[in-house]
This record gives sequence, C-alpha cells and structure tokens, in this order.
Amino acid sequence: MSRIASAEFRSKVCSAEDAAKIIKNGMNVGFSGFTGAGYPKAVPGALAAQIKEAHDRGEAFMIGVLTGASTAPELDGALAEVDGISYRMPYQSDPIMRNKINAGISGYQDIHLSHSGPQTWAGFLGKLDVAVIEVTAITETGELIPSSSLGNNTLWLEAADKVILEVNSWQSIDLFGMHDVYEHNALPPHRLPYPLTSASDRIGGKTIKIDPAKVVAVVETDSEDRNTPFKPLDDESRKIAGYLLEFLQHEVKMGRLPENLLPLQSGVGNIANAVLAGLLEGPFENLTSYTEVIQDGMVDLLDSGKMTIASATAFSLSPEYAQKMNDNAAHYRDKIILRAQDISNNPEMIRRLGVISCNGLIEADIYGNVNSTHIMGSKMQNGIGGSGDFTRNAYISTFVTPSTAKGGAISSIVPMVSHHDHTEHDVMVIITEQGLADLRGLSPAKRAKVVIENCAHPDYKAQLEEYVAAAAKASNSAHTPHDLNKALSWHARFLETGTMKA
Ligand code: 0RQ
Repeated sequence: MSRIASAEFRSKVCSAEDAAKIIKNGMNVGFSGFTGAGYPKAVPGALAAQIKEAHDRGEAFMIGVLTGASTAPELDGALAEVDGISYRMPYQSDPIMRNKINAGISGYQDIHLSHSGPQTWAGFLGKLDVAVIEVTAITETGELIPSSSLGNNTLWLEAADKVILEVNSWQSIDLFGMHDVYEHNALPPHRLPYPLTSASDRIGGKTIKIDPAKVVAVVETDSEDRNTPFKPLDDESRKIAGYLLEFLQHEVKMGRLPENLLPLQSGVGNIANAVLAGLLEGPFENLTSYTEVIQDGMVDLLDSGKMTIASATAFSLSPEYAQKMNDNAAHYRDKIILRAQDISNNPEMIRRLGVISCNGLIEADIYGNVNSTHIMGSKMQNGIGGSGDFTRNAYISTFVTPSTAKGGAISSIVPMVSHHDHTEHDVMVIITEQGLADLRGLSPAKRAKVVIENCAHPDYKAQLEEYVAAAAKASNSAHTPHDLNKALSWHARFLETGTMKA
C-alpha cells in the first residue's frame, strides 16, 4: 500500500534524478538526518551524480549542506566525494566529509546543535533554497509523519523556498505517535517559553503540517538507516562507567540528587553506551532521560523497566537494535518521545529539568578545559554537536575519556588544551579509566592537583607535575598558572616525534 495517502502529494511523485535537478549550483539545502537516522536516501546520491557530470564538463557546482547532525555515506559521503559541498553545518562524522573539511575543500561551521535551526530560520546563514526531508508517510490531508529523526526538519520546512520529500517505506508506520511536533516556535521578540516541565511532557502534535504549494517533488524509497554497531564493552569503558555510577550513588547519599537521579543526557560513542549498560546493573530505578539520541543501552534500560521515559531527537542504534525498534515501534512509542533538536537541546529546558550530562572528549587540560573537536589544535574530528548545549546548562556536567590515545603516545590530560570547546567554568567532572576528578568548588590550583592525581595515566603524571611546577615559577603562582613557552609543547612534540612523552 502506498505511504502517500494524499492525492495532491501523489501527483508530485517523481524519480530521485528529476527531484535532484531542482537543486542548482550555489544553493543552500537543508537535509533531514541526525546521527545516521532519518536522512534522505535517494536524492543526495542522484545529486552527487549530477554534480560530478557538471564538474566533468568543467562547470562549477557546489552547494551548502545543512542537516540536523551527522548523516551517512549516502548523503555526506556521496556529496563530499564529488567535491560538491562548499559549506557544511552542524555536526558531521563521515570520514570522506572530514577529509574534505581538513583539506580546505569544504568550509565547515561548527555550530551548537540547538543554534543550527534557529540561526538558519533567522536568516543568519543566508537563504535556505531547498529542504530535502525524509518522512515515514503522508496522510490523506497532506500532513507528514516524521521518520527516525526529527532534528531540524520543522525549521527547514518552514525556512526553505522549495521542499522535496522522500517517503521511506522501510521506516515503521508505527513511528506515528512517537514524535512531539511543537508548532508555536517563533523568532524574538515573539518567542514564548516552551511549556515543558518534565522529560515526559508532550506539548505538540504527531505530524508536521506543511504548505503543499512548497512541495515540488515527492520521491519514494525503501532503504534502511545506515546504523553502525557499537564496540563490545571493554575493561576501560566498564571502569569509566563504574566511576560515574559510584559518583551518582554518592550524590544521592549526600542528598544532592533524588533517588531516581535527574534526566540523563548521554553523548554518542562506545563509552557513553557503556555508561548506559552500567546503569542496567546499577541500583537506580525510575530513571528518565532528556537527551539527543536513543542508543542501544537506552533501549535496554527501557526494556528492563529501569527507565520510564526517554526524550530525544533521533535514534542512534546498531543495525540489530534498529531492526528491533522497527519491529516494535508501537510498543516503544509510549516510552520514547522524539522532539525537534531546537527543543531536545534547548538550554532553557536543560537548565529547567536539571539534566545530568555525559559526553566524550578528545583532551582535557589540568584546569578542566575540554577540547571535544580538534586533533592537535587544527584538524576537525566531528564537531561540538550537542555537547556544548548540555555541558553549559547541565545540573552536573561530566566528561568521559580513556586517559591516553594512539597506544599511549598521546595523553588525554594535557597542560593546555589545543582547542577550547567547554571551558573550566562549565566542566564539573572528568572521568578516565584511572579515576574521577570532581572539580566542583575547586580553585584552578586544586583542580590541577585532582585532575593529575585521579585522571592522568601513570606514564604522564610526573611530566604533568613538572609542568605545574614550571608554570607556578613562570607565572609567580598566579591564579591559573601557565608557562606559555611550554603550555602547548606536548602537542608540538607529538607532531615532531610521534609521542607526547618527554
Ligand atoms: O581516532 O578514529 O583514528 O581511531 O579520536 O576517539 O576514542 O574512538 O572516542 O568515539 O568516544 O569519540 C570526542 C570524538 C570521542 C566524540 C569524541 C582519536 C582516537 C580516534 C575518536 P581514530 P575514540 P569516541 C551528543 C554529544 C563531540 C560531540 C558530542 C565527539 C578518534 O565524543 O565527537 O559530544 N564529541 N556530542 O584515537 C588525538 C587525542 C585523542 C585522539 C582521541 N587526545 N589526540 N587523537 N583521539 N583522543 C551527540 C551529538 O551531538 C550528535
């Protein structure tokens, strides 16, 4: 049975190739898609082929690509491969996309996820020419049933001049009812508070309403989201998860957190997933989450009854769990709410609900500044994603990381971070497989001591202590001591010799 119940929208069905022809050189295109879920599967590939043909003829053809967050090889990968992206925002994680950014071919702007939609809507990034949005189905009255991510879709549909829809029949029709589509967003001075006071609140409808006149093409697909499996839990991630759980139990005992904690945010990646697995065996009941992505570990928590509600904007599941979600969406739609990322990542909500955040990092310095995005100060890894939205506004902000990278040649704890994403003002707890540093209430000098003692790898402890001594001398023990001649010397040494070890 066709997923397009509206006769008006059915009359607009065409091939991906014809739909892609609507997109021209220099246009800004808003695509659906968030962490490999709910991105369009057919139009980007057809567009990439047309870009390649234009380049082969010697013609310029590049576009601006705006999404919810990372997508998949069929979107970022395909368009980056043909040098078709002149501007990209926000979070990305595709290896080809990353290479083109670091080769200077694609310009990348690393905007907070909560800012990406509203800034586009406000016109800060120029005109949005076309939106290409995947949906699960179109109702008889022409309303859109969203698919496995909501992301920036409603804002792209609002802001774009023209709309191309992909209706993907692989997505479960039972996703209908899982989304909470809030339609009363407005730009200042007309913006109102979001009437949401708990992670379980629903404040909007189930479908997206859209002006049919804007829809210029509808493409039918039947393709799965490209999900990547999580690594099996290793000792390191188990240890890190253990320290965090111990810390949370201590906070409950001290009366600083309720027994069922506060809504949890969990970043992407294997350690974040290990933390969720740890919660499965932990003592906490009636947990809730207010986060961006639903990972495998969160589905297990919902299945076990330990978590009652998970609010996010997208799925980020392994292929096995994506299939499970697709087969059982009707069962999960009372327990999972997918919201626009403007709401899932909204600082106002994160602060109001008192979210406990947990994100990965690339490096932290002895004072608690965190670099989440850049390798050796210059090379973009993925982007800040939602980590800034959550860290800055969390009730308790935590970061998790192994204490070394690249087989021990790099210390994740350094004298000074080579790029700042989260400052010492926002970072409360840092955890490695060595231990946990609780930085709350500590001056910079005390923070350095606890970060080195609890989090640094033994191979780097003495070297860090030497730096602290040199910095005290060079700065006359000023508030945040640094020896500016040595602060980034570890990175320089790694680039020259292949190791940070002195
Ligand atoms: O390199 O891929 O060449 O092996 O960085 O590191 O250890 O696999 O860690 O997958 O947990 O990612 C910060 C990138 C961690 C992630 C980051 C190298 C390491 C490896 C990846 P290889 P791991 P993870 C909500 C929250 C920002 C966005 C965010 C991230 C690669 O967590 O993107 O938090 N965060 N969003 O070898 C040099 C170091 C290194 C290093 C690691 N110190 N120096 N290389 N690596 N540390 C979700 C969303 O926003 C959507």
